[in-house]
Amino acid sequence: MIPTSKVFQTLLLAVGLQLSCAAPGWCDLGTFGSLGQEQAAEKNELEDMRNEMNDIKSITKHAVSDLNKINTKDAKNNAREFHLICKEGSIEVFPGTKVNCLTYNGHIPGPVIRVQEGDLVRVVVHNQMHTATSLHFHGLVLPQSVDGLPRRDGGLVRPNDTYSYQFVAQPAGTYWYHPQIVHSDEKVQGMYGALIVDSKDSVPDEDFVLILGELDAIVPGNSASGTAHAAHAPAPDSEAAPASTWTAVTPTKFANFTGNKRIFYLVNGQSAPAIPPIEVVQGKKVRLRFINASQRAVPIHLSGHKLEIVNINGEPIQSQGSRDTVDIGPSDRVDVQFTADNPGVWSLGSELYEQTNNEGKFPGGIALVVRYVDASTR
Ligand SMILES: [Cu+2]
Repeated sequence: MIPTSKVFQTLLLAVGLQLSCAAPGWCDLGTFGSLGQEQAAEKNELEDMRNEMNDIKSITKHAVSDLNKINTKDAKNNAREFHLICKEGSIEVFPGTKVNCLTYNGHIPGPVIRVQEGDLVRVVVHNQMHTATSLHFHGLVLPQSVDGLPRRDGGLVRPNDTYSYQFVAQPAGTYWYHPQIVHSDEKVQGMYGALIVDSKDSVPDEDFVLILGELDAIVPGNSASGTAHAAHAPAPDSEAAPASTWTAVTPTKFANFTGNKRIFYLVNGQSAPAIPPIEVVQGKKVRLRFINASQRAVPIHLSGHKLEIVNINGEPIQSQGSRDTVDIGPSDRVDVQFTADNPGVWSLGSELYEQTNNEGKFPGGIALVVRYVDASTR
């Protein structure tokens, strides 16, 4: 049934045309011209609408196909699910010395998220802190909805909220996660972890993940700032017992702080001499995946061996020769490999004095041991 209004409009149009021809005063080209233009404009508008509809249809089709792919994967393999609980914590960087910091699951670094290339991954963030947070998967190229800047309707995790990030892990490589740039004050206080996407075909014999970090720490309430307090400031050479509990702060707060402060350099959340040794078996190919979560470059050297760079920031490196020292810039991921062909006990660490000493005492910071063990003891 045709709606009455439509019939009425059609009738009016017909009448209008008749009138314009019947009355010479109305019958000018202008009237016909504007009517023609109007119809042409309407036609164009319809055409535009049709094109827009086609665009929308195609976008919807792609979105549905993407969703179907994810659903099928989900139904087939189930997503690999990981939970990150953001909370304050206290870590023992070496025996007797603790740093209050921000953590994933109470540790620095957060848990290693290790998956196979092509896996559907779900990372559920639970925020138990007093401030909002977010998550960035450094090195992966993901859709805006998963890894874009945090927004009210996505990616922002307020205190006491939970948020799920879901994506397909590809390509294989070494990545890391930490809060987005807007929450980088949380990253520098300890919130980061490794994300390893394993390749189905190339698996090294031995594979170690080493996250280099730093905590800029102060002893709160121990500030000697301002001339008014100068009389109460501890003498620079005072022999006061070293503080055993520190608090991680942002580099800005650290720079402006005038009290007791120091930088702890870390490997997987610990400083030498507490970093456990890397144990290797003679004849094996050993991969070390370095992720630099600190604020400065770390020149890494392994004694007794040559390091071969196999991947820099996700780009496979085809035989560049071997190196004595590999410089790892802030935020960089560098995979190196060596052949365990020189039995003994060796040092692996930074070449910089300040990164391998704790207030002048060696070993400290980024320094650990690589030692050979019998295959039977593994
Ligand atoms: Cu990053």
